[in-house]
Amino acid sequence: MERAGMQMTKKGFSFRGPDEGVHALKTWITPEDDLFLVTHMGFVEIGSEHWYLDIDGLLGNPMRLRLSDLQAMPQREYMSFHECAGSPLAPTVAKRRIGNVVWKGVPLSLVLERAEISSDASYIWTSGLEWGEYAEVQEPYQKDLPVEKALSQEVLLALEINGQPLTPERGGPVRLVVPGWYGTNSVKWVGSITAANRRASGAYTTRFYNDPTPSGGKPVWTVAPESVIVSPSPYDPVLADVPTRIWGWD
Ligand SMILES: Nc1nc2c(c(=O)[nH]1)N[C@H]1C(S)=C(S)[C@@H](COP(=O)(O)O)O[C@H]1N2
Ligand SMILES: [Mo]
Repeated sequence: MERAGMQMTKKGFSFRGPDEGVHALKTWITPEDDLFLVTHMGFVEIGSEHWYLDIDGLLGNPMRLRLSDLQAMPQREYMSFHECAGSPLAPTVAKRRIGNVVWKGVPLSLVLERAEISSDASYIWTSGLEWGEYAEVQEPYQKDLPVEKALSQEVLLALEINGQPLTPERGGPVRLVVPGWYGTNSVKWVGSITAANRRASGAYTTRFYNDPTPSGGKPVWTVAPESVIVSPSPYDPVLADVPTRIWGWD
């Protein structure tokens, strides 16, 4: 989905995060510099004046929203953990990429109401603007949400993280944020939204991001309760006969 005024940097998969992993999570709110970054196909840079969002599919009022349109709508703020499910090529390997941040943006539900979403719509598809290759697949980064989740108040078209506008690497100027669900669902550089009556059929919803279970693949959606030990880290000396405080988050 190439667009005017858009370019891609660092093409290909990349991950960045603190060297200490979860042991860097010393504060309740994670400073953005300590929050991991993931992209499958590379980072998008697009000027604010070039960005727009197309909304189509099973709805009465298809529309194109520019950044200024979105900025004029009511915004809400939510604090939420942000967690990567790990590599879809190795779904059983724990990666422990997590942080806790404050997102601000326009509830997706307000945009869907304005677009007059049809009662026939059961899934909301969202696509990122980037293009490229991941695991020999060349497809847009497209994800889907059941309409009930898409309409819940905490799901945002986010413009800010921790009080700052989203940087290009963070998915700016606008990304989807799906609190409570794994990061893979929070589509960065969102460029289009489609209301549909079935799941999206692309690789990122079918081949990737389905956890193996005895009854088949289960979409990587809600995060189960988890906790992390921040301190001590595996590299901290722990002295015999001296009490050591063990702490973390849950
Ligand atoms: N457009 C787009 N959105 C994306 C991705 C991507 O590759 N492209 N990666 C997803 C994954 S797997 C995660 S964990 C989060 C990472 O968000 P972050 O880089 O802000 O931490 O973005 C998700 N959204
Ligand atoms: Mo991820």
